[in-house]
Amino acid sequence: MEIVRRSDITYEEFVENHLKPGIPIVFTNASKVWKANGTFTPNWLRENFGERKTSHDNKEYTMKQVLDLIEKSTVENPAPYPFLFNLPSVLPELIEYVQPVGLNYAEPNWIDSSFFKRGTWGNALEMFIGGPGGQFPYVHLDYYHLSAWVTQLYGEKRFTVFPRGQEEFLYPDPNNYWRSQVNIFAPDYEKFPKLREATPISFTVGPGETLYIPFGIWHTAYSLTPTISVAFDQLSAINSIEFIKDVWKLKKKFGKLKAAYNVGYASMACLGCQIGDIFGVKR
Ligand SMILES: O=C(O)CCC(=O)C(=O)O
Ligand SMILES: [Fe+2]
Repeated sequence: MEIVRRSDITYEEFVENHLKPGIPIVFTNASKVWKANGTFTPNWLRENFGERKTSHDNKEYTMKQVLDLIEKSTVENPAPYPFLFNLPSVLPELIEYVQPVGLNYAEPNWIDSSFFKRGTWGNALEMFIGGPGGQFPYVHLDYYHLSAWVTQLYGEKRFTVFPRGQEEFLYPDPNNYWRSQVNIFAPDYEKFPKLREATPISFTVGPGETLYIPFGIWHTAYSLTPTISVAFDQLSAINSIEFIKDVWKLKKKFGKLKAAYNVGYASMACLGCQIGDIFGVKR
């Protein structure tokens, strides 16, 4: 199967052919509405935000150090991946460059509602920086069954996605149900024989292109060049039930009482958003 790439898809077509059935798509020019498109380059970030900080594996780096590392990165000796910068907390000046955040397709997004802006429900808006050879550490499902939107703003990344329903071929870790135990970059078919039955779809996403990864789609990524992308998550009526189930699964390690409270809160917030959708509330 091949990834669908479209430049001219209407919102209604997107809903019917991708949102409802959960089929990924690459929008080839949806990000033209973002000022970030063409602006976000390593040099621009270095000159304007070189001292901003992030951490990776408990080690702190400045933006400048990150950019130096990814520019030196090679397949044989890759820089750590991914380096993440949370836009609202670390680079708030960049938020105006990614408007409208939803690119006129990721609507409605309940994550933008005041009910969920509390920082505990997955990552709202993040910049990913990587270099050649940098691979996302595992095939995974996104936390809370959120759907992901990844816009490539500089360089090229190779993504691999699996059609829905291939869990049994991917051996989810029993302790981390959202994380696969297989390494698709070096598959061990002796240990994971059913992996042969999986049908990965791999494709490259280039500058200006946006990948929509529906909830429940196992995926991973590999940086082919120095790369800068911006990703955000989407919650709406379509993934709200799975979202609430994940709230239980992810919070129960803090105790059943706390988990029950979180499930109650998430359910009421989803109901509030659902009612908001009916009345056309703008978020
Ligand atoms: O762009 C990437 O490296 C993939 C990111 C991803 O899958 C995630 O953050 O959940
Ligand atoms: Fe992901």
